[in-house]
Amino acid sequence: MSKTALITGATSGFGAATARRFASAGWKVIVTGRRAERLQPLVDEFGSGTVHAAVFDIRDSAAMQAALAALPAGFRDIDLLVNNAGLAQGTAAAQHASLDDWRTMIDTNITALVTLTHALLPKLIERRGAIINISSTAAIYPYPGGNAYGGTKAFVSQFSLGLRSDLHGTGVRVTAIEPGMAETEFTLVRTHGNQAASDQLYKGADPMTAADIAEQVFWVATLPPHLNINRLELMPVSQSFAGFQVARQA
Ligand code: NDP
Ligand code: 8X3
Repeated sequence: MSKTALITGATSGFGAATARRFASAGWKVIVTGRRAERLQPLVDEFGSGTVHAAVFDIRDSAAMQAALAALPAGFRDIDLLVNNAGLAQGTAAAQHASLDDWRTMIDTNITALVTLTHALLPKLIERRGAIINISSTAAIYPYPGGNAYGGTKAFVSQFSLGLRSDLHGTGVRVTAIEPGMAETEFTLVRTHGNQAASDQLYKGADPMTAADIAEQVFWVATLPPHLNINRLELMPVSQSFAGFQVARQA
């Protein structure tokens, strides 16, 4: 019997690559996102018995519940939830940042993630399933302009550990994957559509790819059921750490 994964944010980047990775390996995959035209090719590529597209804004909890209620019979036994949908908005220092941007990140990266997780926990417990939450190195390492984004990802990582505690004895596995720089539409979205800024960030950096992350998600999900990866932090070799900054008196 093939297993079923629900992967949020599968219209682009990590989510699209992860959906392809699991569908290629024979899993049934529920893919979500707002851009229906980006999900349909996955259905066309693998067939409607393998990929089911659920189009909704993840911040709309009524739409989320409706999409879950409308899952076709063959897609209801979810074994794996990949909470991937998310975004950064803006790079300004906190004192110059847009409150709307902060709220969008919190609504998407935190509120939607916990809402979907809460809805699927009974099924995941019944199936002795798994939850893989896409966090970020920004959860652990602060940087100028990371403010609310880093805060949302710190929540995702700590929530993952808390879930591990609460799900003790259920057999449900929980992992936070914390990637560093990977080239996707992430920076295009963060800069509100500035392709030049996105190109500049990744130019010559040999960043990770969406396929790199998909491979880690697949590896974590297919480990023997007695093994749990709690946190998985990864970066491109080109990325590392810098020292603390010091503001000096003149
Ligand atoms: P992309 O921008 O390429 O993909 C983001 C995905 O999230 C899209 O499928 C998008 O779908 C979905 N999404 C965003 N907002 C909503 C919404 N309101 N409703 C439904 N879906 C939504 O970025 P990545 O693939 O890079 O990002 C995936 C995850 O990885 C994010 O959580 C991000 O924070 C995290 N991450 C990314 C890193 C990177 O360097 N790229 C590093 C570390 C973590 P749509 O717009 O169609 O709705
Ligand atoms: C994305 C990685 O460093 O741009 O989560 O915040 S970073």
